[in-house]
Amino acid sequence: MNSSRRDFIKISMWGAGAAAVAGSLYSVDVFGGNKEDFNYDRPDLKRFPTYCDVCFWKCAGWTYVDDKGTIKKIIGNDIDTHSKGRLCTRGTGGLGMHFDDDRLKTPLIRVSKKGEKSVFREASWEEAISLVASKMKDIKSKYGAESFALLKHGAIGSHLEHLFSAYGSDTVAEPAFAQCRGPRDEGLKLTFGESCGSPEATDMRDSKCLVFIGSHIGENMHNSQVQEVSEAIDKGVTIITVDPRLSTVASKSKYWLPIRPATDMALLLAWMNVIIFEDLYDAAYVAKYTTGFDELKEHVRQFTPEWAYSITDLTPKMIRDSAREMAKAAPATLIHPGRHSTWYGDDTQRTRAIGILNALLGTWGRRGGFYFNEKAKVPKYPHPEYPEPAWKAKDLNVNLLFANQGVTNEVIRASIPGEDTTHQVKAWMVAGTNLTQSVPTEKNLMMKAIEALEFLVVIDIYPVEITGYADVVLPECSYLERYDDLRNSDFRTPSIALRMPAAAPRWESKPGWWIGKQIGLKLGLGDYYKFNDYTDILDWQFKQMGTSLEEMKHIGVKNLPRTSGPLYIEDGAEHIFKTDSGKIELYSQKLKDVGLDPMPVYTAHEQPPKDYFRLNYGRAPMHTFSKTVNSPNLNDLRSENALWVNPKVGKIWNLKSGQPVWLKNQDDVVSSFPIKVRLTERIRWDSVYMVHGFGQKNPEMKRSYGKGVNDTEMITKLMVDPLMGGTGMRGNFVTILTENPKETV
Ligand SMILES: Nc1nc2c(c(=O)[nH]1)N[C@H]1C(S)=C(S)[C@@H](COP(=O)(O)OP(=O)(O)OC[C@H]3O[C@@H](n4cnc5c(=O)[nH]c(N)nc54)[C@H](O)[C@@H]3O)O[C@H]1N2
Ligand SMILES: Nc1nc2c(c(=O)[nH]1)N[C@H]1C(S)=C(S)[C@@H](COP(=O)(O)OP(=O)(O)OC[C@H]3O[C@@H](n4cnc5c(=O)[nH]c(N)nc54)[C@H](O)[C@@H]3O)O[C@H]1N2
Ligand code: SF4
Ligand SMILES: [Mo]
Repeated sequence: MNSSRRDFIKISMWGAGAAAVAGSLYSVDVFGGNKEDFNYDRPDLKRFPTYCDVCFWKCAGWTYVDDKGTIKKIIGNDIDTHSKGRLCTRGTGGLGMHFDDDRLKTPLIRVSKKGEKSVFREASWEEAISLVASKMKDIKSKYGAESFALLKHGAIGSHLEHLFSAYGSDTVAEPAFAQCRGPRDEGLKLTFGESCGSPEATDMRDSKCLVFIGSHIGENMHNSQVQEVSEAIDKGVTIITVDPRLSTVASKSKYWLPIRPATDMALLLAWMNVIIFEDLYDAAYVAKYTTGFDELKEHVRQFTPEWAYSITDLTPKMIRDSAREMAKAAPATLIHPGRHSTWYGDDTQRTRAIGILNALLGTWGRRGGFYFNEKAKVPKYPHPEYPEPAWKAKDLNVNLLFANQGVTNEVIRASIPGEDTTHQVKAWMVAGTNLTQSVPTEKNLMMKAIEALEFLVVIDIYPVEITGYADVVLPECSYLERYDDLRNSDFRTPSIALRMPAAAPRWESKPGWWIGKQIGLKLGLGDYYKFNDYTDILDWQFKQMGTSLEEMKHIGVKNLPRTSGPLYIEDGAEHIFKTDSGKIELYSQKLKDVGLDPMPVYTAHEQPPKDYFRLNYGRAPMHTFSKTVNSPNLNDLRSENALWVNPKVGKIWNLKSGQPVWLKNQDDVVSSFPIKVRLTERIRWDSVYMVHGFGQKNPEMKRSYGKGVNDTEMITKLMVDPLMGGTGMRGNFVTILTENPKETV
């Protein structure tokens, strides 16, 4: 057994608690750990390449299928950089998404009227697709194609973007921007001219000091990232974690900084102060590659650790010691920029502060810091030019000068008559995103928008909550049952990977590319669909790249050589950053020119009122958002979330671990379901914590219905980022109700 495997198990166990689950519903072992306990040479087995779709790390693997066509096992592909031969718990348990009998089985058409209890009837694909196409034509002729919005996430996105571009709409948005990475990506772009991408170009395996601010790796289970932290731990890395909660990675840290929530900016400024005024910064790097150092120095002069102490609850000694520790290891220090960064509304600026700290320590473009990633150049399958839409999703982002793509919340607002918006949206196609769970809104805007729509079509694999509001529901087949676009992501070296079916689509479900094509054909867009099967496109692309579909079926992944130059800036070499100045912008003239703060500033955010706690949320290692909570194997591992409460609070409120409670937020919204208390010292007294994704509302999701609380329900106040529209979600406060509030009504 090689050491990286053992380490990965170790690190996965931090959160999962158990390596394998007895009595799983299907004969697959849920954790990839016992890769060896399976006889891969059985003559009845065939293997098919895929890349995992349980989260967006897209780890390449192999599915093993027996001679009855039953999928028996999925494992990582050894030559793959994303998985390094191992899938995480979710990836291994991903087979549950194939086997789950609660899945959508046929197209559905609504028979009840709007506002009435939803009733659907089964329909043929022919009827359902014809209805969708006729509505698309109708919306286009009445309001223009742009009024039909696509809200999507995941693999199906590219297939439907092609359809929408051909149809004439660029009104496209996804929760990965304004609910997730948007502030981080825009903040890094403003500072370095580019973001760290996904998978993040963080060189953690060679880091000597790792700093995690929120970012809860180990619960956030992005595969190679977790393996690299594990490698770094084996090599003696110093970890510093800033988190109001003792996260898994905080428990592995030399320094855990249990910061008062919402005050990170003060810590970041104080760290800059120490690093600059104790001369701990990389003077040569700063002189050569950055601009605005003198302004920054003046700016942070006042932000001493003593100043930050009263704001953050972190002692000046702790702030100084941790800053020195970072400097000691630099440039092999990585201050991780996080991923889910929509916290308190000043998130683009907070990421800029993280970027600036990295720049002071000279970590961008350095071993153990950030490397320069690269992806393959994949030729586009030929099609006619797309028509130019009269307006684009970005045109809805008035005043959001740094929102470089569609913002879900702006599309939602544009769908409500009477809202102040530049254009009106009249219909949605929602695919691969359970909107009511993934996009919190204020003042019930989500429901108002859904009610105002003339048409809503949802494409999903499950009867999740959003399908209940649809006029038409289309069942996609699971990722194990389909071809998809080839995988091409940024990494240290470029690679491509193939996803092909290991089994036939179950029931009447169909692949996303097929659904897109059928709608396209009905719309008269046949010129954009000059292929029979998706394999035509894949084979054509692979052949342009020196391989073929046939070869890819045998290797799954093809690693390609780098062509963009070295991974790091070579010692003292010239390097032009992709910013206006060609340098790392510690001071941003671009922000100054539009009247925004050129350097990050601290703003105090509201703290919870008496008897209320800040609602804090995060990830569980065995689940991805809401998309896995009904999956048999993963539901076995955890079927509901718990409410982390500090024991001091528990004592005052007379709470016991395991006791069900209901939550009420600052806007008097009460949770639909109860959640069980978990008393733990690992959370500050001023916050409560839960894992996102639970509290499913559709009873057809039999394993997950009514289990736990949906954090999105409790998030009715947003702190919107003025730069890019990110919806900061962490300014919500809840109080605890020990009696079922519904019984007293
Ligand atoms: N298992 C699993 N892994 C996943 C995912 C999944 O669904 N499941 N999702 C993936 C995706 S898309 C994303 S975006 C990432 C998200 O994962 P991360 O980017 O790591 O998320 P963070 O927002 O950093 O969040 C959670 C941590 O922030 C802490 N926190 C809360 N408030 C504050 C605060 O004010 N200050 C500080 N310093 N910390 C605070 C919480 O206690 C928690 O430990 O995870 C990815 N990985
Ligand atoms: N309150 C709150 N909101 C959040 C977050 C949070 O932590 N708390 N996290 C934010 C972050 S970081 C992100 S990235 C987003 C994630 O947001 P989403 O990606 O929307 O997450 P899910 O809610 O899991 O919705 C995924 C949907 O895809 C469906 N699905 C699964 N597989 C397939 C498939 O193969 N085909 C199709 N068509 N559908 C499929 C699932 O059934 C589910 O309905 O949420 C954001 N919103
Ligand atoms: S990190 Fe896990 S869930 Fe995500 S793609 Fe990789 S194996 Fe799948
Ligand atoms: Mo995310």
